[in-house]
Amino acid sequence: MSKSRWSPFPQIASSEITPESVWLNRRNLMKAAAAGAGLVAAGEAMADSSVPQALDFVSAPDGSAYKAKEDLTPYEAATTYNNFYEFGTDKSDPARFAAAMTTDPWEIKVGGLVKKPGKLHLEDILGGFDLEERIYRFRCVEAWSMVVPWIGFPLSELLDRFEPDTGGKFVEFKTLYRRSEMRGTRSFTSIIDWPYREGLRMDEAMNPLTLMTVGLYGKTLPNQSGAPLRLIVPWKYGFKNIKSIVEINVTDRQPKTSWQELAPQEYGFYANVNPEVSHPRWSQAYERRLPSSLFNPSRVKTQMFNGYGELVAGMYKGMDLARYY
Ligand SMILES: Nc1nc2c(c(=O)[nH]1)N[C@H]1C(S)=C(S)[C@@H](COP(=O)(O)O)O[C@H]1N2
Ligand SMILES: [Mo]
Repeated sequence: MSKSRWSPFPQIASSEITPESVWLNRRNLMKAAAAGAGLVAAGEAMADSSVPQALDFVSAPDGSAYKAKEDLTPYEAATTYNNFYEFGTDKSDPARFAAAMTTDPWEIKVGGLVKKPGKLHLEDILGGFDLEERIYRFRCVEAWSMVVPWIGFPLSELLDRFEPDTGGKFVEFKTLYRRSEMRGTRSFTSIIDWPYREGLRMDEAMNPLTLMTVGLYGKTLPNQSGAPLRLIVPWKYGFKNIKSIVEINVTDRQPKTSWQELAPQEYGFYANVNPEVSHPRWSQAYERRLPSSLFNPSRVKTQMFNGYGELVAGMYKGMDLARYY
């Protein structure tokens, strides 16, 4: 695979993406850090790249499946109750510890069965695609859920630029694995064989619902939500929605995924939301809509394919969904 900085996108300056003042300020911090202006400056520069920045985007059309008509989960709840095991297994760990992750610069390697393997830089991504806001339901396999205004672009647009071969049947994703910045990966109780990995079948990857996501609530993703780039596949359980992606490969075999490897009898490759197929240890018929509490559990019925059946059920025609869970 090519090691050059070849990129399929016209170079667009970061200054066109973030407000000039913010960008200049960040650059200056970085420069100060690079010049060895002291440990404080370096620390500030890092912290600064984890502060969400405003994004330019268009809203998904009203009345479309891309715009759920439900109450949004408050930003606070969506960004303090998280799963990101690289930073610990407690729901509050990502918000507490993910700021340690450096997300600028960021590089994503795209390869495998494609005609034009290469790399993307964060600037290419923020400047090279039209961003759209999509309001999606999100359902974790642990039976909690939320409704979030994500900002991103269809994964198909990214894949198309690298020209997948006709023999490419699946897409594999990998998360950054950087022990020095990810305290959860250094923990003795860590159970995952890092890096965190996920995968989709090619038709699922190309489905227009499948979103490469760079933001939420009008701004870039905070680190705990998977900055700078994560996958959102709204008809599948939360663990398919891999965070902080650094590698994407087109493959001819079904890729091994982290949760499937860990507990294959509990977590399958497909992981389609399905109220009729229970997890071995709990029912999937209902979910707790965040924010929920003991006194206000906000219990709602779980929908088949998380309510996106009209757009996705056709892909699974004839498949036994109890077997391919
Ligand atoms: N790299 C990585 N991605 C991940 C996870 C993780 O631990 N590591 N957890 C997954 C799980 S189980 C869920 S429910 C969602 C949670 O996304 P959220 O924190 O934005 O709600 O991220 C998914 N993506
Ligand atoms: Mo999850």
